[in-house]
Amino acid sequence: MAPRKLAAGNWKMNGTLAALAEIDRLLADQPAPGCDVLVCPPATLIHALTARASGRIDVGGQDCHANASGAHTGDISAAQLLDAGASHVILGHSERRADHGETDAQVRAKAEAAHKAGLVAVICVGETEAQRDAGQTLNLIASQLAGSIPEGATAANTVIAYEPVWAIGTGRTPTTDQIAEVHALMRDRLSARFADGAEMALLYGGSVKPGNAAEIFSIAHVNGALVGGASLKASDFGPIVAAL
Ligand code: G2H
Repeated sequence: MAPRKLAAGNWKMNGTLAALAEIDRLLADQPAPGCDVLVCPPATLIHALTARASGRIDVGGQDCHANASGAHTGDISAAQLLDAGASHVILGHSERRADHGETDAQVRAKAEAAHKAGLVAVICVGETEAQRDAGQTLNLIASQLAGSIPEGATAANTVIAYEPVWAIGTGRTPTTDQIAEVHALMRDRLSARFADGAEMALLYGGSVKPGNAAEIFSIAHVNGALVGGASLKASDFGPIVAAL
């Protein structure tokens, strides 16, 4: 079976209740999308967005704790995300790896917790500009995949997002050859390790916009996108969904 196509929006630390009007616009503009659509707002909006989306788009968190409950002030568990209406959670985004020092082992533990709670883990990997310049990209991605994805991963409970750090929020995107090279490596590694690794959805993320989405989606083993800035407005995210 071919991987499912997924257009995912990562709102990051943007948006209050007023921003949910964009979901109304998105649903009106895209009444029958040809792919799965996921929006990951700040945790404060998950419950309201779930109600607003009325099952037409999936809703996700942007992080979860590796533990199910306990004394972890400010954190949120996978079960709490599920309870609020989420079906997915982004894990190991480069901003979490940079801002909170998250390691592959921690991302893997969080993914295990997400799977245990019944969430789909959207696990992010990606190289910095210095790592790319040093020729380390493929080894680094292989190492992040090996370290961040738990043994229990399947095509049903795991999505992988390749997000080169130097392309995030910068307006710079890799060449199609650069994306293709990394996605081919990811497909190889996942197929070798997991029984249904050939069916895991592989997303590209980093300055995806309406103007470059179609070209990116035409690259082999790119099954969708994880979109940051351009997911905040229906007028940008809608055309990206339509291009997939
Ligand atoms: C990468 C992406 C979303 P942007 O972080 O995960 O953000 O599309 O703004 O580069």
